[in-house]
Amino acid sequence: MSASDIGVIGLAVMGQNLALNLESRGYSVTVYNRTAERTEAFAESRTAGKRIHPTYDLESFVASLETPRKILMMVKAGEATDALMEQLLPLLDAGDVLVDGGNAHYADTERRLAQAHTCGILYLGAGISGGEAGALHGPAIMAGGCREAYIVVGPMLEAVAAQGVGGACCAFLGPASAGHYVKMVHNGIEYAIMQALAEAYDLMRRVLGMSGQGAAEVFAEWNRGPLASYLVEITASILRYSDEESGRPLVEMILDTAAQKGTGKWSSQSALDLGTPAPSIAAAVFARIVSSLKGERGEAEALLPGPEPAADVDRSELLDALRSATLLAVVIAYAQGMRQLRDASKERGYGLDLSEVARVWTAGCIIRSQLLTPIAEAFKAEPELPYLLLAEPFRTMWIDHHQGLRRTLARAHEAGIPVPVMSSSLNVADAYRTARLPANLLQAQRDFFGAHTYRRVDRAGSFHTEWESP
Ligand code: 2AM
Repeated sequence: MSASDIGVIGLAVMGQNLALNLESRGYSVTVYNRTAERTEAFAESRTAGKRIHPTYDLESFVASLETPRKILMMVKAGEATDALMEQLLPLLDAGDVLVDGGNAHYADTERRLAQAHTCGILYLGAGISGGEAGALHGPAIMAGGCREAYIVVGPMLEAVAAQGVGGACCAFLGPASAGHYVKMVHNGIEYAIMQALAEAYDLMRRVLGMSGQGAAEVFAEWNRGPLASYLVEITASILRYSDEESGRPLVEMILDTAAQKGTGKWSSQSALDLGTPAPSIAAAVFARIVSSLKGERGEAEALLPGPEPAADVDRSELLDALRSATLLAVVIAYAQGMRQLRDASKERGYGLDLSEVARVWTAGCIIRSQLLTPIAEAFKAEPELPYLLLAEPFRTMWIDHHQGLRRTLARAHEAGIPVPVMSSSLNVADAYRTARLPANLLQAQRDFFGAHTYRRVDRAGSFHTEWESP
């Protein structure tokens, strides 16, 4: 057996599919998994006639690779990655390239980068988005860390990535944890968009009394306009899908508690640390948290009455407003994510090119959409653009659609239907476009109880008032 071009460790579905994808692009691949049964099952079921070589111990795995070795780790994020690196690093030589393709927390990636560096290993933290199908046919890959590592392994990653606007949806985005940070914010945006679509579905269902099929048709129609995107497309497919056992739309038979793996939470935690305004992403994380309180919600429904649903709803008018609301919620989710990346890049020294980030997201990843092309163009024209809504065509979208968002929210609140992402999208946009906010009162309150002082609109300096003096 000649030496393999690349090795993949971790044969859960993403690792298996990336190994198959690499092989389909002409690379020979050695694979290894901690538990031998998984390797055997993969080798037996999916690798016949392919240049994929199973190994059953790390020494053989390492010995089978062409030098400098190129290794893609696809193991569970967290302790598993540390446990693996502990075993793997002593087996490698200086100049070998190690890529973590999992959803690592960016702080872990920086620690591991330093750990690998002390052994002369060239390390990359690469966020990979696209789910199972993306891994097999072409994901989006957001790489960061050691540039020399990308020079060695980048061509392979670009070969397996999706083809989007301007080429492969894979790029070296910056030093340190830039890749995993961008992937984390990608997932934050994904949370917000998914929740906004769920809110639209809830309004169709509960205000308009629409069936799964009817809602599917609306999403399919939206998918032919500016909302065209992977998430809108799969939402239409999901709503159309019928449950064989009950004969009802399968979505109605699914428990209404959403799980999360943590990237949306990390994205919001980092937004708070940075002081960057990303409330819709946080609202989406909190919406999942509230959804998990299934038992309590069931009890509260009987105890806390809401309004009666309105009877006089004009269906086509509300659907029009709802499309506006969904479009703006999606645009504002991207706007917040891009703003977070801009602020993080400054604070953490990533040197991100936001146009390139948006370009990498144009295909392969879960948040791919038609909107990403004008987003990439907006940041190309103005790399320091502070907020996406300020640039065309997004400013015009705001002008054309904010009334629809307002009407949708009014309807939702009147009907007692929660719309946390749509609502926080409007709140953040309204606050951003308001030259004078009531934070003057906050300054006064802080000065009243804590003598924190305040600044005045008419002259420079810090002032304190004895508010209770006569
Ligand atoms: P396993 O099949 O032996 O559990 C996703 O869970 C992938 O991460 C699987 O391939 C899993 O291997 C791997 N994984 C989980 N914990 C690991 C560890 N401590 N060391 C190596 N691989 C691990």
